[in-house]
Amino acid sequence: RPNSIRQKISSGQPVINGWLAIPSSYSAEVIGHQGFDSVTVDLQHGMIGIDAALSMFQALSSTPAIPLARVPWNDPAQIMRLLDSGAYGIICPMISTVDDAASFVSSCRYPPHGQRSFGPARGFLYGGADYYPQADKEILTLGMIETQAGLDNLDKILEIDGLDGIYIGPNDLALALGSVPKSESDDPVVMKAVEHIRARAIAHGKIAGIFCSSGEAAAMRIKQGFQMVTPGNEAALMANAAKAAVSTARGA
Ligand code: 3PY
Ligand code: MG
Repeated sequence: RPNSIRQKISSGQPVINGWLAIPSSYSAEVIGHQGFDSVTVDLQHGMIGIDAALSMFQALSSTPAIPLARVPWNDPAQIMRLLDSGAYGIICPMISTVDDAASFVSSCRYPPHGQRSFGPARGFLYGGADYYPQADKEILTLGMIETQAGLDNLDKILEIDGLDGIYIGPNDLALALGSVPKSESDDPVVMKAVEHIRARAIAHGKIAGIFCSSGEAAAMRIKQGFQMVTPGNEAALMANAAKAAVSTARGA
């Protein structure tokens, strides 16, 4: 099955990515039906383990959204398990060095391109009977740039073959730059770093993505030239909608 995220990006259309923090196949199914191009199951800061992730990928399979996972760390075992569970791309936190990026990409690719172990399980069910040998070119690898070292080594990281793009973690990036964690920081130092990362990714022909806190923020990032955005996670979207409904009901 072709990864439609690649086609969208190459035809110049922005990718709107959903984000799941609640360990529920029902939430995943509901979000997957809302028009997102892709939906990321977040095993780093989401309250989600591998067992819940499996049922969430199954739910996402019943929707048009491409299933992605953010892994808790750059750990080959975790990355390979999530790919076997049917993730069609991995977002990996805290990519700080060339070695981090090379190891991450290697975990996602079969030999001779990488060290991924063979046993695709749900890969076949989601990707199809030709999962192997298509997987290496369909599975998306996005490294998160959100540390000072990641910023310092950015150009060398972007040179890694097989790394499809970067995803900015604006909260960790702000912390790394001595600022307060915020998705849309107005600290000029953070704003400059965000723009620098975006511009270098594009210059290297790689995908420039970023986490955002709302639809408005995501639209602003697209205007800035980001190709892949996340308009908040489902827990925040639900909380905001619930709060607004309560307030409307009270006539406030
Ligand atoms: C960050 O902002 O640091 C993220 O990783 C987004 O989830
Ligand atoms: Mg982060």
